[in-house]
Amino acid sequence: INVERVPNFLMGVPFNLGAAYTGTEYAVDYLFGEYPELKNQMEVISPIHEEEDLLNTRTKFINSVAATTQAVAERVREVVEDGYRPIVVGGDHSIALGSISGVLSSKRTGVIWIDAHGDMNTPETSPSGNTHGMVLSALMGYGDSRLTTLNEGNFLDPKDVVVFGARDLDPGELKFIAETGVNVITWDEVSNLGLEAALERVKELLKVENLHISFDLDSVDPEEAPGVSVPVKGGFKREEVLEIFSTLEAAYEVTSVDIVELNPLADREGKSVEVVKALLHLLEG
Ligand code: HAR
Ligand code: MN
Ligand code: MN
Ligand code: MN
Repeated sequence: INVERVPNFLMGVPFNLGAAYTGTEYAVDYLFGEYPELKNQMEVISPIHEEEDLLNTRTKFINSVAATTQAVAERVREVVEDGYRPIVVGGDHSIALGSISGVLSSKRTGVIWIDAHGDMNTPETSPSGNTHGMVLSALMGYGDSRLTTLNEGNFLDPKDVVVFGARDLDPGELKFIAETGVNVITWDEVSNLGLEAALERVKELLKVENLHISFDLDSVDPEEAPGVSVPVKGGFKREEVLEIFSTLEAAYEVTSVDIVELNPLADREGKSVEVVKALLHLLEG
């Protein structure tokens, strides 16, 4: 644990228009209900709802996604300039477009994208038209210009990205990975290597000082944490998630974090919110 680390700045973004599912817009209230002290410690960024072309099924709610992520990006930029470490809790994964763009405007950062999914579709390849599945490609400069202009040309270098734990990649995403050279360590590979060796591999691949952790709760086994919009069989155990975070905190300057896709409507027995609480606790160090 790095004792010199800058203080955390907690932000909540109760947004769901990057996904086709209801639920994540209640995540921040749900978290406050389960964890009342947090109310005084977390700033809530209100989603911005814009007029949409509802016949557009390729990039659903894209105007609202662009406006909301822009607001997140601006706030994250300010918070970083003020010397804090932004921890952004959501909300569907589209909000990471804001957090990562905000960070990239002041420094180079590597990204570990811990997710059952790849989130590297483009409007052309997306099977759903949901923008939370297009975020990582947009950060690298691919996709609709309303999403790619957000980071002011500070695109993520595919070499600075590792997707970790993916177990549901679409055909267009596999093609994207082959063409761009994004590093991917799938869930199967983690299982075969063992978690410790897989994390060693991350360190070999990501030769960066600063690291952004974008953590999608659907990376966790839905049997242990079902409170997400798009569950996929398999995934990390709760203890493994904590091990991943501690290892990354020790190996890198973790300068920003997302914890996304908490869906209270699916969170039977409050197991997913427990994972969020445990992570916030760990990040407090
Ligand atoms: N790959 C699918 C799509 O593009 C599903 C994406 C689901 N994404 C998330 N975030 N839940 O990772 O539509
Ligand atoms: Mn995701
Ligand atoms: Mn996911
Ligand atoms: Mn799929």
